[in-house]
Amino acid sequence: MTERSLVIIKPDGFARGNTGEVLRRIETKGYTLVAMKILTATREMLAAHYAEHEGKPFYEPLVEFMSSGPVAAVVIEGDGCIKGFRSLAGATNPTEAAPGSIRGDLARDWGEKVQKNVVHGSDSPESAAREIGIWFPEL
Ligand code: IDP
Ligand code: MG
Repeated sequence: MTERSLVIIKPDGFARGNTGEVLRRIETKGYTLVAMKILTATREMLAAHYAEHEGKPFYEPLVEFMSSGPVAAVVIEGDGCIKGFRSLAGATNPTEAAPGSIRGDLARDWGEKVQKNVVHGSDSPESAAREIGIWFPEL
């Protein structure tokens, strides 16, 4: 089985109607959409998803933001898609994200405690497997 990654169009991107644009970039790159759903994440899901960040100053604002409205969760597939999507997404800080990347083109700093940066993408095969288990237990 070829590599899979979990992509999330975060509440900021979903609310601004960026879901189609993000999916377009994924498909244009050549990755396959395997599964997709729209949902509002629970704090429990987000505590599991963001366990590595617990205790950091942006953790509570991050969980609050991520549970503030609907998101689109997507499983994508393709050789190298974990690194490849991280490259499409750009740097975490939207001010530093390169123009041409999703965050560089669609996100900006709003002076808040959490950076609202439109998308999440898994950062390793281990994270991808763990995250897909949280968001798509049926897969
Ligand atoms: P990533 O999404 O690029 O993998 P992570 O370090 O895993 O970045 O952080 C998860 C999310 O937490 C980021 O996408 C961003 O929304 C937020 N975040 C990360 N670092 C900071 C920070 O230093 N200040 C504010 N928000 C942050
Ligand atoms: Mg991360």
